[in-house]
Amino acid sequence: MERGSPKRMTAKDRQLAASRRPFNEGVLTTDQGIPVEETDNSLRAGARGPTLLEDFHLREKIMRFDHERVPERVVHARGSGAHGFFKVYEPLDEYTTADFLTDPDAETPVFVRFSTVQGSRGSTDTPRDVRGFATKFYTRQGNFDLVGNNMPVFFIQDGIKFPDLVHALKPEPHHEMPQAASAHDTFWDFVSLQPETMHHVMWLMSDRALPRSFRMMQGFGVHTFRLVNAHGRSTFVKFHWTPSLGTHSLVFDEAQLISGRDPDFNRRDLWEAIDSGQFPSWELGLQLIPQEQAYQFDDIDILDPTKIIPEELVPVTPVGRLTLNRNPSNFFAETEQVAFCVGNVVPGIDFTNDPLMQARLFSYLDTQLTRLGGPNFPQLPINRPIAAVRNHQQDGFHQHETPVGQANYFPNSLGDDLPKPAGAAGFVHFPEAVDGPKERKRSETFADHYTQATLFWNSMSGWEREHIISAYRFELGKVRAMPIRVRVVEHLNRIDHDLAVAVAHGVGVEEPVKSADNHGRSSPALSQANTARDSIISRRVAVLVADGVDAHALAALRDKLTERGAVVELLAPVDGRITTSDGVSMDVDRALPTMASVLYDAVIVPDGAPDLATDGQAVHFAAEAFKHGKTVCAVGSGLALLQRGQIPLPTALADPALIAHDAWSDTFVSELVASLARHRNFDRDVAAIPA
Ligand code: HDE
Repeated sequence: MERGSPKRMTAKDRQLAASRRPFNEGVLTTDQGIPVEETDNSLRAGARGPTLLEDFHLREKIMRFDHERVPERVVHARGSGAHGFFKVYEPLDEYTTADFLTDPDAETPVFVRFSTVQGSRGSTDTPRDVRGFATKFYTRQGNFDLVGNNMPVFFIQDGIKFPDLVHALKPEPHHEMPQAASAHDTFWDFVSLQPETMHHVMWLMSDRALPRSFRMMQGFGVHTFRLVNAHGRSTFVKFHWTPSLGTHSLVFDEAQLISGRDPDFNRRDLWEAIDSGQFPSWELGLQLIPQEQAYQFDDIDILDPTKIIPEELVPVTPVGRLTLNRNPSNFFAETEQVAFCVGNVVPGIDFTNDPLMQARLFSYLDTQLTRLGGPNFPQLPINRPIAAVRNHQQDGFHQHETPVGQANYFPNSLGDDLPKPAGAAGFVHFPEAVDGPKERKRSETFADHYTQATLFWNSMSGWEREHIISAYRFELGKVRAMPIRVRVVEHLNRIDHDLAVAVAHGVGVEEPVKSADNHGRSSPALSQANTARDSIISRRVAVLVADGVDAHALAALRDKLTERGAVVELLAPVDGRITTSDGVSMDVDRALPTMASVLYDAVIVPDGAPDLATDGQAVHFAAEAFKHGKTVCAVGSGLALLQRGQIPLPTALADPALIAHDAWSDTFVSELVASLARHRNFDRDVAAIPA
């Protein structure tokens, strides 16, 4: 995360500025520019008479309102976007001719949209779900869209299964339930009958499906792409985004509670971070595989999107940085109308024969026709490239340009034969030799659906495994049809016997008989236990306060935490002001009843306000934070509150995220900072905590 660096104007910002119109300026007019006399009363035949049809202002205003909605995206409907820029570290011309990857001086403008998949546009931010991570690079050679997810594999191998997958995942057709959830019969029915989903479903049951923040999740291009250099040499590539803040997740109970307390949790987090100058950033990394080495992996076909190439086999080379530094000016105009198309590639980047990717090349262009109402969607300000657009495409709904001239075809002599194709300087498709019979057939090299699901399971730390088991138990526990639960357990038994047994016990399925040996291989890079844990930037700390709190300690604590980039809020039983230990009146930030522990990363109960220990909401707040593995701190009289919440004090337990002292000390802040940076203590035994 870049902190407080100045907002820079990119070429795209300048272009977008031309389409902005301030809401609050001048005289109110109709869409025709006619000044409006007043807008509170329709034109009537007498004050109590009928409304007149000739009231063009009323008709236009209501007509415009009636048509404000466009269809939401069929998947990834709920999203949040931001502007920023990308810079490559070193020229990558050994691999590609793509201008934005070869010029370290170029700051390429980007627009990124993060999303959930299952829920509608108005659904919650924190369901158990895959997150979209789509980046539009406005390069000097035209737009490149990297439309990825926060998980490196996908459910299915062939795009022809996508409608089946999405129908099964979405709310069921007869009653349109459940919203923003995969825990229902149709999804698990499909999964249990389609074993290629096994690897991806492991990711979905892991903490990856519950990002603490969009700023704390990885992104992946998923498919193997192709880079092509000036000599026509092709290198296969997988794209990785790594967040500078580390990859961190919520716990499922917390995520469910957040859905009620603040359904905009991730959206607000992104907005507020950028608004306060704490610009999120990701490093772009590439896994590069020379064309000749594409077949080097025993059990991985690089065209199979249900497989990763473990980083231990092909390292991820860091090549550049993405920084998001500007919030959208208008949600609809930008975040809703942005149209990502997998087919948008620039010279030097090309596709592969991954059958999932091939289907996407059709879908993303096609879907915009319905969603954005016609073929001129690339002219919408957010979609316009910064590169010049010159062609003979014309007309259609919502044409915004006025092409001038006589010759709208090629070749022509009436317009100097322009615009001319660029030849070798244009996009030249990689001349891959292809030959084969037409057939509906999947390659044998796509047949293994379990090895990498086992690899993922083996790579998890103890707490990650526990979370995965609970997730399967929760999801299958919501499935009504017992045969579906049984089939899923049978698949799990092929991934790992212990996993299958643990899940079976939780969902009333008979323990399966061991049918396969675990191969024992792992990939440490897959575990969130190994992510970056060195920053508290934008971490949210709640300090529970009431009359009598120790003023000096509080001020010092606040200064030290905000200095390091944390957001500190004082929460009191009622809003307004409190009187501190030295008699000074101090503003509180929030009333306790309007917030909840799930909206913070840590809670502090300072000395001097013993009455808090008898406030049920305050006690619950701390106990719930403890239950979710968060940093919980108490000093002096604050310790009584922890005891009321049945939180075992440190004397009884070695817990680095439970910081309790009789008095303020120098080590308090350093312990607190270290604990916040570690994110959570998921090894904490919280089964007995009642929250
Ligand atoms: Fe998508 N996907 N998808 N998808 N997808 C869409 O495009 C589709 C797939 C992804 O923020 C839609 O403009 C098919 C993989 C993201 O606007 C639609 C297949 C990955 C977004 C569509 C896939 C993704 C979408 C809906 C299988 C990760 C949101 C609206 C062949 C690599 C982009 C739209 C945004 C959106 C189709 C599979 C990621 C219908 C047919 C794999 C991040 O075109």
